[in-house]
Amino acid sequence: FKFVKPQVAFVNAPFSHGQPKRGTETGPVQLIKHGLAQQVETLGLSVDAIEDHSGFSVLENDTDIGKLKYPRTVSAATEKVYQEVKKHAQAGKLPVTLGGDHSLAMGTISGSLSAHPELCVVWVDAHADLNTPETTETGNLHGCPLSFLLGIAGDIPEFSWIKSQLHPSRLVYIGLRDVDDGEKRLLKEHNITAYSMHHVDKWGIGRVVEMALNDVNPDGTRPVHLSFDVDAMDPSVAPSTGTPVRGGLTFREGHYICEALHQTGLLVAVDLMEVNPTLEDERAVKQTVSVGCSLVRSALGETLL
Ligand code: EXY
Ligand code: MN
Ligand code: MN
Ligand code: MN
Repeated sequence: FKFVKPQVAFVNAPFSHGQPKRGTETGPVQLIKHGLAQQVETLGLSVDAIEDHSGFSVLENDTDIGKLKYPRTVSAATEKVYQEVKKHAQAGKLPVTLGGDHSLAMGTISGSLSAHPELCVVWVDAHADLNTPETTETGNLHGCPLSFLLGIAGDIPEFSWIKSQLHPSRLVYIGLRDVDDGEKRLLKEHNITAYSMHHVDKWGIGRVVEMALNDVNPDGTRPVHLSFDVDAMDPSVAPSTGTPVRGGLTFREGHYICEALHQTGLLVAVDLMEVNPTLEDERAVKQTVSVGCSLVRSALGETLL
């Protein structure tokens, strides 16, 4: 499996109800306004027409299910993204999903799995996003997408559209530094490989990416889905995001991950999530949007030389 010069299809996902702070729904339009589509064309890639996606509205009477907040609204939005990503991936395109909060990865990764069952996932984040409906302390679904994708969330009929399951051995994290106790237990229980900021400090980003890829894709044959939460970056680099955690990836470390994944020739989908252009001042917003765009460009082949 090798992707040479894929056609890129942006999936705009203006959605924020997987968490309590409004504003991430304006992420996609700000990234596009910053020129992301043209920048990607400059890399020599063709870009699919960007459609205006509806289907992200808040449903009425969406009462909590257990602790989960806006469950039906999140389910509808993520299923919509699933259909979009699936359509593009099955057509041989490379979907780049612009969030929106990270609950949307339920949709993006399900979509990728439907076209690429052998898929592995590199999840770059300050957080593990692994809570189950039982372990979540906040009820915010952006802290839970991976439990649904791994099939450990239990049976919630509202999310029964999630069919494919990701095997825990096909998931690796980079950048973690704010993991709940329940999530730490789940990581151990399911033997999931995770490189925290401690490991980045210890081994450097080069070795961490090498080890991460070797863990989930030892033969280099599996397609790779990159799910990048902008809060993986240090807040000094990407301040405008809802759950910033200090001690994150430097500008170069974040870009290195994207460049190295591009170099594998195996990337089949990219998510850029949790950009919130309504948080912090104008300068911070511009900085965050600009970093978001350059991370995507690096994943799509922009080089320094
Ligand atoms: N672990 C916390 C929770 O479950 O609410 C915080 C999750 C933040 C998730 C951000 C998007 O990556
Ligand atoms: Mn589309
Ligand atoms: Mn996340
Ligand atoms: Mn996060």
